[in-house]
Order: sequence, then C-alpha cells, then structure tokens
Amino acid sequence: MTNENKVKEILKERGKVKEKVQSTLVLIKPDGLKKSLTGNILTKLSEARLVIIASKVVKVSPELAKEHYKQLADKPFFEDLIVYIQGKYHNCERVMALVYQGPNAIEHVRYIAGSTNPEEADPTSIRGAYGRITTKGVYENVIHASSDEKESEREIKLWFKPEEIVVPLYPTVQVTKKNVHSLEWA
Ligand code: IDP
Ligand code: MG
Repeated sequence: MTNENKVKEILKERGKVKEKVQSTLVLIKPDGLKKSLTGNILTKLSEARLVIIASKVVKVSPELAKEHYKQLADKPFFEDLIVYIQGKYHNCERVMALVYQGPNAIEHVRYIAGSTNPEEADPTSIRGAYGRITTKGVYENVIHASSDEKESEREIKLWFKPEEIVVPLYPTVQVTKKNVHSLEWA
C-alpha cells in the first residue's frame, strides 16, 4: 500500500477505534529550509489533521545535536549526522522545530515522513519526494519525526521549555532563579 493510501486509511479509521492522543516532535532539517521546502512540508503534514502546539526556529548547538541523536552515537554516520543537523553542510544553521498533537500522531507523522532512507521512501512521502543521499553517503532526509512515546517525550522536553508549548503536556515544577541574567527587549 502506498503511503498516501495508508494515510487515507488512518483518517478513515479515525473515530471508529479509540486512538490515543499523542504528541510528536518534528524537525524540518537544514536541507528542507535551504531548499525552501517548509511550506510543502507543512502542507503535507496537514494531511494528518493534527494540531501544532509549539513551533520555533533553532540554531542547533553541537551539544543539542549530540543529545538529540545520542542513541546513534556508535553509528559510523554519527559525526556526519551531527554536522548535517547543525546545518554546516548547507550553510544554513537552523532547523524548524514543531510539536504536533492528535490521535495516533507519532505513527501518522512517520507515515507522512516516509522511510529513513530517502531512496527507499515511498515517493509520495516527504522523504521520498524531497530527500536524497549525497555522494558522501549522508542521508539528507529533510525531516525528523519522533519514533515512539518515550522518545517523543524526551525530545519535546529537550527542544522546548514548558512555556513554549500552548497546552500543558508533562508535569512541571516552579523554579525561582536568583542572579540569572537574560535578555529582554530594550
Ligand atoms: P529516523 O530519522 O527515521 O527515526 P534513525 O534511525 O533514528 O531514523 O536515524 C536518525 C537519522 O540518522 C536519520 O533521519 C538520518 O538523518 C540519519 N541516518 C540513519 N541511518 C543512516 C544511514 O544508514 N546512513 C546515513 N545516515 C543515516
Ligand atoms: Mg529516529
């Protein structure tokens, strides 16, 4: 079944079976931004009829990149991946981070994103349509999507502060910091 039909099927089943409301982290990677694909990607994701509950553009530090991909630290492509996600291959040092929420959001977004390897991804998926593998072997697959609930919670907490998300997602604690300096608009 093509991804497009699978997505239609997921939507058809919505409401019939009780689906779990989930939240998932999406990153539009530097290749997606450099190629001006943001609009196309958001349009494709809107097929899932989920709700965006947070979004921002982020300059990815090496620390954030390594923490985000820490499970892959022993892979041969790890170093390239860290350089890629920071935008250093694309002279575009930013990613767009979003949190989508809705029924079965994790699986649904992953179907629309397509397989990790852009050459194996369904051509109607985001990665199939817009991704490529460079001659150096870097998967430029345009988008990140959380893989399961444990990962989505870890990733959302890594990328967003509680006040940047428009609904309460996970438990929070009040902290009062003394002598912490921050910038404000002059
Ligand atoms: P996912 O993004 O589909 O969840 P993961 O296995 O979690 O796939 O890998 C994270 C990212 O690492 C991928 O999106 C891709 O950018 C990169 N990656 C994964 N496998 C390979 C590979 O075999 N070669 C090069 N890059 C890879
Ligand atoms: Mg993954």
